Amino acid sequence: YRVKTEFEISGVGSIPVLKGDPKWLAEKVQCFIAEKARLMTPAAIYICNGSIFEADELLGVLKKQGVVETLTAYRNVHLVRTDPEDMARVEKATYITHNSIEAIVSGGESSKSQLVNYMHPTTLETELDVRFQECMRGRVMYVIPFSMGPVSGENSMNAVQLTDSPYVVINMRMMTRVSSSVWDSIGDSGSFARLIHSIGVPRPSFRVLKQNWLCAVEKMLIAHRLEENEVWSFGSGYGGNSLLGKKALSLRLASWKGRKEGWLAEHAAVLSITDPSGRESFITVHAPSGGGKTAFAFSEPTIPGWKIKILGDDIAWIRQEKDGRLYAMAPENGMFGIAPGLDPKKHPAAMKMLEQDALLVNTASTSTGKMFWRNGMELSEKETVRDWQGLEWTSAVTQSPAHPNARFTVFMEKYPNVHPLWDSPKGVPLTAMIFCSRRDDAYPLCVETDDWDEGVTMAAAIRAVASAGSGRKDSPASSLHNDPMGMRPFLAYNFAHYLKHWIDVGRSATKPPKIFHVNWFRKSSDGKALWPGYGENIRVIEWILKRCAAQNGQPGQATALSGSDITAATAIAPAATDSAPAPVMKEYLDVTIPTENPSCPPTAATKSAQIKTKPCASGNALKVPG
Ligand code: SAT
Ligand code: MN
Repeated sequence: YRVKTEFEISGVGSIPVLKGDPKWLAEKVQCFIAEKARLMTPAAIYICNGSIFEADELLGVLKKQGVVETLTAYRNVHLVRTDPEDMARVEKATYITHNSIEAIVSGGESSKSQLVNYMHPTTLETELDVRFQECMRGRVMYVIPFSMGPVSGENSMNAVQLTDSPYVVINMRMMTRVSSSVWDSIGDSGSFARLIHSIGVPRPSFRVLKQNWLCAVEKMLIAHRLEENEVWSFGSGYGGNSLLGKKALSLRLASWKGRKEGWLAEHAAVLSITDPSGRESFITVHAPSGGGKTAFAFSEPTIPGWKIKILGDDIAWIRQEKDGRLYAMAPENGMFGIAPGLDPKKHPAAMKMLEQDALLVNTASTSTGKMFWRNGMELSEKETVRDWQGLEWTSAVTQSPAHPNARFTVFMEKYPNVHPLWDSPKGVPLTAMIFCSRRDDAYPLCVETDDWDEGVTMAAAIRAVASAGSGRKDSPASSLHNDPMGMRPFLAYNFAHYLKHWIDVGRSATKPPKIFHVNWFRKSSDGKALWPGYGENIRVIEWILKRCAAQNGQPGQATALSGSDITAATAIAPAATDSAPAPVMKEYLDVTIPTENPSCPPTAATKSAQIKTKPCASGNALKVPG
């Protein structure tokens, strides 16, 4: 790097600036950078602009560090293997801090009696001090200006993330709108979320690195200061803990903002469904992580003439527009989906998309420079495989060569079936909201609720098994846990207030969307999947949309579920015995059931971190002038 300029910080002296110039930024942004640089003492500052040149440059840094493998069979596709301890979001390290009783979120889990981890502001101060002081010593502090939603959009949120991970910068560029124009949008008067991330390995480091991946998982902390619009993340480089525009900002901070302003920030895909007559409807699909949102969004309907298009695969901001209806906008710029959830035969368009400009984490790779995770993938005779931990793998090995939470990052616009309104600042009007639980046992395939209040109450009672995305260690059988609205790891404030807010948002809408509940994952008593999932899910969606049309007095209506189905629906509340019969949807069950469960297996247990006193290889060093 060439030093471009210097940034004078009182008490510290001048820090070299490798790119950009802080003096052009609004005073409050300069103050934010200076204050945090004083705390974390980086060797240099790099102000990002989101360009392709920047991405290439930082990819070069990752290559030098030895963390990235270029998959030569494709164009600009790279694979990163992490330290095996740092491969999922960590709920137990995630905290909410609030100055009042508001954020104390109780009820639900029998042993812990808590849905969210709360940390007192004073305790947080101490916890931050022991982690962040001088945590960027010897490293570059990247300053990322970004917007969730289109830059300067009426409902968008501006933010600035600081990080010492070039991997995070490259990912943020795909997942959010990183651009210098965000500085103008913030200007002198606008607000921005302050996001501070560090991998937590100042130099010199005595850590023995695995896969050359820098992290300090034993000290991991992801803390949200709601009132300050601020997030502090330490110790992990994995996406869910470090791409702070995603869950931290667009769900936790945003849902808190939404409560004050009358809207909802939810863990849901936003999809367009077009029927064979050309009638288009917009729906949200709410589900826990690993609940199949992305795989469903990518599926190709098995009934001819139906089409699914994506506006977003993970996050929906839902608000009432001037016409009184509820609209959903998807604030993300990219998708961070579970790679092994994709099957080349079932998701050909999505697989094609991964062949250009994609970033993978913890999949396996082949000797011919391809990505690999087995699920429906074939190997030629000569191809050998290195698994997600870099070890040789053969098809005789039963364990999956990819981590079950292996992910791909891609730009929204690269997906062939992206909806033209994916980038709309306002979003699309909703016809239906679909809540998915992920359960092997008695939850029915599909339940229609009578009205908003009933739909929301049932959504609040969702229970699901843990999936790879959650980083939970429990076995699937014991890990059936409450996951209201599929939002459990993302709830930011008192649950009673959250539930009331949901009820209020729908009650104030002129014509709230109809709410349905589905479970694609039910198994028979001998462990076989009862529903084929994937493209066959369109059968349930067709029925749902017909029910919505029926309510609007439109033609093509479907008949209501029978009385016994309603009994089944009410039997899913946590207090009830889970032994209700499935609803009768005979006309939709006339499909072939595959022998394999379409869902991904739950994650393998994580192991505790390992530190040894040996200097890290100098190959990991970032060359910083001065
Ligand atoms: O790991 S992430 O939180 O980024 C993705 C997910 O769990 O949905
Ligand atoms: Mn998610």
